[in-house]
Amino acid sequence: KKFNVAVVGATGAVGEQIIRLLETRDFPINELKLLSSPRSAGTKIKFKDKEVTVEAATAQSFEGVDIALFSAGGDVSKELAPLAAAGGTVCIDNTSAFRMDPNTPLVVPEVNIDAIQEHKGIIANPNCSTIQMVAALKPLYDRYGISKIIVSTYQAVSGSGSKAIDEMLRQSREVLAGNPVNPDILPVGSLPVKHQIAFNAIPQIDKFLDNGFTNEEMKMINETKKIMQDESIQVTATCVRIPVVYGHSESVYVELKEDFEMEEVLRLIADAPGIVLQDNPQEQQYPLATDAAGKLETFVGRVRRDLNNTRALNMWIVSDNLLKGAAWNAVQIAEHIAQEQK
Ligand code: 11C
Repeated sequence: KKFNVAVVGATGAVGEQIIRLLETRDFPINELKLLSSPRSAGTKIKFKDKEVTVEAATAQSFEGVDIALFSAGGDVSKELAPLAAAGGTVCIDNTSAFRMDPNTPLVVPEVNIDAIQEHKGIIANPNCSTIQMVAALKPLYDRYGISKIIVSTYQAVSGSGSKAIDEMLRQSREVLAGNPVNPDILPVGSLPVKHQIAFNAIPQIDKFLDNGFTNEEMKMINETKKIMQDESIQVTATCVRIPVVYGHSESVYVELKEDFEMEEVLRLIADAPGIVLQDNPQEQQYPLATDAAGKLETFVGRVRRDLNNTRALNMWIVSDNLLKGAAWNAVQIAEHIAQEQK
């Protein structure tokens, strides 16, 4: 069977990657609809040997659409995904709009693909920094159980969209030329205070909540428990934006519930689906954002037993935030849906 597929947010950083993946994966498409805000409507995008004209997304856009992949911001998803779902479209939503809704499965295929069975028209794609962490920790969770995770992230500017990439590159040139940087976008476009990202590290991704954590940190905490289906895991996170274009890196401390042998831990990680173990300190081999950029896998290295807690590990987890962290995870879910309806 071939499917009518819509990409909502087709001109955005994630939308572009979704379109490229549908093409390279040779997704079984009958008709491809590319949708956007009215501002970007009319843009022409090449798909295989055709040019597709982007249309403004409306409630009527989803008639006859089997699968829609949304990445046009939470407000667009909140407005249009329920309408599309009511009309029979399976919506895979990249925004945070429905992630914590108890009726919406939150899916990382390598971790909880069975959850898609429970969908009621919308399947949520988790936050990028959550996806790569749970994908890497899943084999350890299954074998030993996990009691606690402490994660610090080093996140690429592309997580904040194409404008943040431009801003980081522009500021870098200004600094090198000895000019003022005039921050304009980061850390949060809609807040009045801006900070320099070039040659800097900003310990704020998204807005702060009253508890002192940011939204990004709370996403990592809440989404991890939902995806792992385990509210008992203690998770704490500090999310930091750094001047890298593609690829989020994470320093993760994880306490396991059982004793472990390092050899087995390394084997479990190396054998896990979608995970590449890159861990050879003697050869100075470990995951790097520059190597992970453009790849579909999640890379794990610097795996070592903690010196104080013998049941705990430290590790370094890196993945392309626009691919496994967004577009690829969504397309993987779409491939599962397609497989089921074949
Ligand atoms: C970032 N993680 O790196 C964010 C971007 O909830 O899908 C993704 C926001 C989300 O800024």
